[in-house]
Amino acid sequence: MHKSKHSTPSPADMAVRMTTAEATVGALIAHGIDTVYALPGVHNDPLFDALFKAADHIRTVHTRHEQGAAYLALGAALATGKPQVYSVVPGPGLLNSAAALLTAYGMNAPVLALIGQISQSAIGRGLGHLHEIRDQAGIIARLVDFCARIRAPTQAATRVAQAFRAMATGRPGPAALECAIDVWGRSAPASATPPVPPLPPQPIDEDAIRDAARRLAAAKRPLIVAGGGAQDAAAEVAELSRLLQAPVLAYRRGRGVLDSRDPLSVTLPLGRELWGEADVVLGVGTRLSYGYTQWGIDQELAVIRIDADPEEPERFARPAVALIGDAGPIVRHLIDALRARHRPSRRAEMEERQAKMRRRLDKLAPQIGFLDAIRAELPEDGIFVDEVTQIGFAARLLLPVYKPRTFLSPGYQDNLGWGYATALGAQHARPDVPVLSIAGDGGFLFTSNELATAMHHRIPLTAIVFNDGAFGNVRRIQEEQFGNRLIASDLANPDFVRYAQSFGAEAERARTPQQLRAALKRAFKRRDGPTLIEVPVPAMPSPWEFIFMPRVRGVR
Ligand SMILES: Cc1ncc(C[n+]2csc(CCOP(=O)(O)OP(=O)(O)O)c2C)c(N)n1
Ligand SMILES: [Mg+2]
Repeated sequence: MHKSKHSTPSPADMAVRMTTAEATVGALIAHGIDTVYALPGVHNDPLFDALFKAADHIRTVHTRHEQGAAYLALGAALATGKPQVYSVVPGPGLLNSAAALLTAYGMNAPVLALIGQISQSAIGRGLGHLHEIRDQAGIIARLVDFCARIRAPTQAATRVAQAFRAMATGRPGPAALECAIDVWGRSAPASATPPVPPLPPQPIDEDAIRDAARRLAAAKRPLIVAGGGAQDAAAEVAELSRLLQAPVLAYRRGRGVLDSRDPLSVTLPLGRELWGEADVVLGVGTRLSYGYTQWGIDQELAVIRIDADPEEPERFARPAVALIGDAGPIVRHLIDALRARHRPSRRAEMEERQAKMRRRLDKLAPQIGFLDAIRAELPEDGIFVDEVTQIGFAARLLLPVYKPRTFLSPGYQDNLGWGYATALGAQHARPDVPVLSIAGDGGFLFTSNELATAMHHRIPLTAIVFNDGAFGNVRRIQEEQFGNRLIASDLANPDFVRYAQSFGAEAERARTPQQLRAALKRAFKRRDGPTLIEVPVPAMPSPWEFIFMPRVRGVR
């Protein structure tokens, strides 16, 4: 564009001499990033120096293990719905963070990894450089949808913008940028390129909308299934549910899309019954994996899918209608296209069925007692972070959830040990609400070293460890299915209260739901540092009959 010599150049036109690291940090800030979760090392020293200089705009939260850095970023992304960034050294640093990156992929979470590299000219030569790993770019490429290497200061802003665009386009998910040890500190005149906006959303297929609306309007027993992709479409899903008097099934990632106090809001076991009766199922941002893989499908059931990923709807089977794009606007179009027709309220029926199912679930009594205590103290918008533990399994079925993004559950990876560090990231990103991490004694020690991070950065996370002295889930399977031949499932534990106190955290033991309630009340009031509550528990009744259930329709 021609400019007269008196016009003020826009920031984008101004090439200022800066390092690759400075240009990268500038670009992160331009994309709204206010925190980098990180663990430093020589490969990334200029990046940390750039973060030091930009400390007024961007905080650096350093952790005690790279998995912690990546899980904190994941927790922050899940709690806010916004992209988050972590940085680690190459080789072992990358691999230490890999389980979290894998989980971010499985949960479609926008997490950007900034990963160091050996010197540019040595990459691929096998010279045995510090932290060298064969084909790092190839390994990263298997973990994320977008990755690139920043090769010069002038490339930094563009690469960062491409990564942000990739994280926000289509199915969201993680991205990664590598940068070599000798490139971060290299300087050149570089422009502070403004952020590239995400690609415009794909237009909504109005023919498909009409087809879907017609099928939903004609449905006698419609069922909506909400997954993680529905978290930002809660208002629209609730309105559609009310219009159609359609129950909304959500199990883990979709919890909180429809408030649990609505009698149309159901979890797995009742959801399966409704799946068996349904004539139309609308899946919103969900793989529908329980329905397809366990409960069965037949000619009488028409499936409508809404998904951000164009490849997703046909993975199990071709649906009757596929709508590709953001759930919110698509459900809004559906509502507009539905010819409003009064449907008799299903409230009484659903309340009765909920009560009946609840009586069956009452056999999970010890879990329910503790969950009731948690729900009584955790505010409506407080965030519950699930783990692969007995209380977690029960929470997925039974904990009432009131708001979107307040129930964080690790998706199909279901990776033990994600909880404490992920919850810490959620609490760091949402200091305005209490976050509660729950874990078993097995899972907690995977990332409990990050108690040091919670202390250092004064993150007021509350965590409960349910201590049964075992990988309880594994032990119960060995008891029930392997003739009680117990192996590798008993645990020697620290005294968790003294362990947490040794970091400087507040800690106490609660033995009953009443004691837990009182302890939580104290913990949620404390806003200047972490709290740990240990709850000693016996072996608990199995939840699996409510999770893996026989088919209700169709034949294989
Ligand atoms: C990364 C990972 N490793 C192993 C497992 C297998 N696993 C599932 S539950 C479990 C035991 C959990 O023990 P604990 O955290 O104490 O919970 P509990 O069942 O005792 O309540 C294990 C080892 C897993 N899910 N993820
Ligand atoms: Mg245990």
